[in-house]
Amino acid sequence: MDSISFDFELCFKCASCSGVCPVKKRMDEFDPRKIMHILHLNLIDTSTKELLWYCAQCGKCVPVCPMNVKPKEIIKFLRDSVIEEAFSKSNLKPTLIWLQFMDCTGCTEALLRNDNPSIKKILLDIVNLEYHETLMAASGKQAEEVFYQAIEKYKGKYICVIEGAIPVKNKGIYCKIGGKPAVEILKKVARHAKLIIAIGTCACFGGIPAAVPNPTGAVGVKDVIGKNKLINIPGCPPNPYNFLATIAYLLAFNKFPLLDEFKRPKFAYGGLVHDYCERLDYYEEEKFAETFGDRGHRKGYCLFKLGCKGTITHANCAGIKFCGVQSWPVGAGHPCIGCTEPHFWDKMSPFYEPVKT
Ligand code: FSX
Ligand code: F3S
Repeated sequence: MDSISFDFELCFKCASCSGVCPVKKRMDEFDPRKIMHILHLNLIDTSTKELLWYCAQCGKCVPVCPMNVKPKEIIKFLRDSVIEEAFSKSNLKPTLIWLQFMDCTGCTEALLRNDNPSIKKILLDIVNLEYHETLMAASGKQAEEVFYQAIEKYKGKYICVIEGAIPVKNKGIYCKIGGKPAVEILKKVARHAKLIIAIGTCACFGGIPAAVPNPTGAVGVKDVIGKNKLINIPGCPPNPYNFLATIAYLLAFNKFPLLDEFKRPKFAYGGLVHDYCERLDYYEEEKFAETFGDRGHRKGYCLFKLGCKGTITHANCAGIKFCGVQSWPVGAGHPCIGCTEPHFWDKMSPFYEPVKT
């Protein structure tokens, strides 16, 4: 940790950061002050490294620090170092077989726009992507052959990534690839996978294809193959950071991250959007935008009355933002639509009506 150029040594452990940290409020083990202390003593061990994943990067610790230490930046630096180390172990390069069913390709598009690491680095240095219909050059029969060869060659070792929902009504005829229903392909590829990552709300919970009246009987991966070996990374689209941070966690610690009851990593989905939101002070002061474009909206007031679902949605977008642009829907003036939760879209619509309390 010698290369840190931050002034963490100025920290005198006053715990101002811990006092405002929304992550600490729900899990006592995560304590920015303690992390600064451990860093000071140069005693960073594996369990401290695991805790670094939980920082949502909301930055509430920065303005309260009397010494301008910026715990958020220090934790990010430490976490990036652990991730860099995990990714640099090339013998651990995980093999991915990525399948797309009933989707809009937004999950893949989001990954293509990730900035750190870039898609170029991800594909060339971090993962061994054996099959991905959107990204591979092959198509048709050639592509099919690659798929079956990859399953054979990497049996029991590959990570199967599923994007999109799976229609199960009428024997799954509403989504076929190479003449085979998605539901059958999923069962086959899941059987020999080391683990399965459902990426995007469609793959996790059915998402938009499963919205009422769900004419195709669309479901999420869990409803086809069960919860075993499964990690859900929801969002419509999901934040690619959470997908990559999960892969990095698996590589760095050789185990699953802690998951919630919906199989979502707690480091990313353990807290509410609302807890990290930059408009939270306005919510507490009851300063709300009443209509789009009114004075309150222009001043950045809370979007609750415009239908914001941040109070009932578990995700870290408010902190980590999206794809390096340092923005996110609420930051750009649009209410959160609750896309990381089960039963999105039905449960979260109408989008522009306030959550009933
Ligand atoms: Fe679903 Fe992926 Fe929503 Fe789209 O492809 S999670 S519709 S933005 O992105 O599957
Ligand atoms: Fe909560 Fe208002 Fe933000 S409802 S998520 S503080 S816009």
